[in-house]
Amino acid sequence: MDFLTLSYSSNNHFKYQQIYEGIKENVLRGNLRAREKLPSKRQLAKELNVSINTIANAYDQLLAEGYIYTIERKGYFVESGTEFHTQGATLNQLPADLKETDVNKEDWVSLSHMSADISLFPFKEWMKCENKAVDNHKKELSELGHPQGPYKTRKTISRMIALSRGVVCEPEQIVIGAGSQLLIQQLMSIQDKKQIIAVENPGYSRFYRLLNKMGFYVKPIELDDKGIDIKEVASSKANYLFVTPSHQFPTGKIMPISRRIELLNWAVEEEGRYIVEDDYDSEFKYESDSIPSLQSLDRNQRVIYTGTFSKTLLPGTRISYMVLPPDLLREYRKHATDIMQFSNSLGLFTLHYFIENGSYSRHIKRMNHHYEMKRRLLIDQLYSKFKQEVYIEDIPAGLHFLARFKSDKTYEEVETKAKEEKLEIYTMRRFMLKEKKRMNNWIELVIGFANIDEEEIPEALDRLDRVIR
Ligand code: 76U
Repeated sequence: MDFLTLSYSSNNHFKYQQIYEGIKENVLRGNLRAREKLPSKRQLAKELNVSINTIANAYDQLLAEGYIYTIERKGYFVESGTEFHTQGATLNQLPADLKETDVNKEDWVSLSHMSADISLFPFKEWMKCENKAVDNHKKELSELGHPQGPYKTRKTISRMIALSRGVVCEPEQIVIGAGSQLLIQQLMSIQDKKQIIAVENPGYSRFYRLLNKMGFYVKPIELDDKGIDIKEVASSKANYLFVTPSHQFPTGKIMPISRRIELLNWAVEEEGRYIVEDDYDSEFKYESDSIPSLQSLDRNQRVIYTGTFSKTLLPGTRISYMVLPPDLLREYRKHATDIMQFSNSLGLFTLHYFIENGSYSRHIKRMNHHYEMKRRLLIDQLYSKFKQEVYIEDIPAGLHFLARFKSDKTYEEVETKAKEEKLEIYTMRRFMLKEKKRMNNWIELVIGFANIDEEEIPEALDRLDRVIR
């Protein structure tokens, strides 16, 4: 057998394995055809200069796994049906375009809106709570959790959002999951796909794309100075509306109470209308008190409230939740047997203790001071560097703001140059759900300040300067 060449080794076990592997590979590739006779043990032993025993071991293994069969006094033959049909020699090779390259982000600076500041995260407290979760919840951890998340954690969250956002709900109405997108996917998967969904433009492109892919007709609606244009919503024939009233994503505008009430009134005009209130960063308000959430103002149970711990803890914890009004909860429960809880229960019990013992609210309070300090610093430095060439939507909330810069470059050029400069930053292009004409000589960037150190700001702005010029 010419294809069998053994690499030299005194180890008999190794040789038997090489022979077994060699024959197996050639059967699978079709080089050894069905019913083809293999050399006798003696013959092959001689050819390869190994003991008959070594060949016997290899043949036995091939027999046991069904690659070959034996006929008494005639010898060994290749089994039929063991040949794979492959196109070219691509056996188990990942094509080059799918290979992941290890991106070294060490010398990058980030003005991304997607991160949180890890430097002040109270890991010690978190670990203490995790230990407590292990000590107290062995039984629950040994089982698949409730599809909506542990009752204990839902109860804690419901108390917390009642206090912080006035959200009126029972723990039964809360569904916890690994990300807002997955929760929205779960909720919308049980809805009739013929419905029309109105979303903010500019807005959250992940929800937009998800809903589109799910087969809904999604209508991006322009904003006016109070937020989503209510007249356009009314004429859109939509019965679902996705909004970010606390801090419009990404423009940062805070929706005044009058528009909130208009939206709620729109919702009750017809049966089956719902508003998804995406309250993704309302915990960060630096000057004013928050305006009450839509959910807290709603008297007709038409609001689905969603919240996340991505901004207040860390995006990597992947803990988010939604609050379903009773009618939708009933629908959801009908499908509950098909739904699995996709969060890590240990994380959810940990979170329960972390909120219960006050660590969570202490952390938020601290981060509010810290983020506001960084936000001010960044805005001041932007103004002093870019002067008349920058305009900033200075709204004291959240972890990002919108800024306009004088530049003749296209968004594509800015994005390419940002990569070259190793500056992580996102342009308005990411949030434009419909092609929009850009303002002459101005470009809009969404600037996040959570993940940049104070000392890094001048360097980031130097890079930004080169990016937009
Ligand atoms: C989330 C908006 C508008 C929800 C957000 C975010 O999955 O719970 C932004 C981007 O962490 P999750 O999502 C919460 N609604 O901006 C948080 N930001 C996104 C997730 F990090 C990414 O893709 O532009």
